[in-house]
Amino acid sequence: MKKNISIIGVPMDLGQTRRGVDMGPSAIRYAGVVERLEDLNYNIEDLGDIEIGSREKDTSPESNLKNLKAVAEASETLATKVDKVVRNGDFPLVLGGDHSIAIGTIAGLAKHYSNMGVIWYDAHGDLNTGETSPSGNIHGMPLAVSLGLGNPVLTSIGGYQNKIKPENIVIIGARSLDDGEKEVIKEKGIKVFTMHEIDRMGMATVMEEAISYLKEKGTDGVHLSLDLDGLDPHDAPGVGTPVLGGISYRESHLAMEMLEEANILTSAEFVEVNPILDERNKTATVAVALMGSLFGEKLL
Ligand code: EXY
Ligand code: MN
Ligand code: MN
Ligand code: MN
Repeated sequence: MKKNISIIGVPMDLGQTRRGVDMGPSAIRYAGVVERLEDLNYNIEDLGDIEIGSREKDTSPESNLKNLKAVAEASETLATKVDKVVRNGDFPLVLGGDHSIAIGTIAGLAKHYSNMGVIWYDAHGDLNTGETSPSGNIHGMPLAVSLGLGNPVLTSIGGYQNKIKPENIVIIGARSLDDGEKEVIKEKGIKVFTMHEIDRMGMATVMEEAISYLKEKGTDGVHLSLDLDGLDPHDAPGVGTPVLGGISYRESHLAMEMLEEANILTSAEFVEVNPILDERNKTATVAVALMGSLFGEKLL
């Protein structure tokens, strides 16, 4: 893995309706992300937070997507920042904010790769479009958008469409999928390790298979999009859409350690940390501990 990490904070809460997730980047910084990664001998450049617009009073008549304009604007800003980090040869580490930020992160990344892989660590599929979404919340849509599905205002962020290919995606930890999302998964043949597979096979086998799968696809870069709600709410209570029966803290450490050993990651983002819903900054602390493992921290 590269030795220079550039941190970008994205205090975005417009992709959903619960307040507080805009404070995620601060909470993660207070949990010591910079110091933790510096201790692992990385050069860390904290680029600060990008600017986020205001919550929109009314949903526009053309679409049921909430805060569409402000989310799109922030996504463009983020895409430009991420693009610059990659052009500098540094490793982008993006801190959310709700998961709608992945639209901008991936838009900034994907133009640098002809065959980028994505690991989507999440209780949810985030594969909704305006037509299938039960909520109109854009944080339930970023993976669909990155596949070129959904509102063109979002799919055209970064000035190009179809950022990633369905066969280059691996979803890990899914346990709350809407009917429309299940259809997309089947139709597009997206690889999913639900909690059922994690329980049956164990996290070690799941990660071995996920890593081999992405290597076999010939991916030339892999982005980790880690939604803290992929973890069990017992271990990560500070999230807006918790779902029981999730991945444990230990299993998540193992997953991060195996990604580090495989040396395939070229970027990462940690999202959905909501300090208002948290217990003594536990979820941000968990996020930073997982980053430690992801970047090579060893127990002995
Ligand atoms: N599938 C539901 C929706 O689209 O509204 C819930 C989505 C939650 C998305 C979280 C962040 O991963
Ligand atoms: Mn998500
Ligand atoms: Mn989620
Ligand atoms: Mn560890």
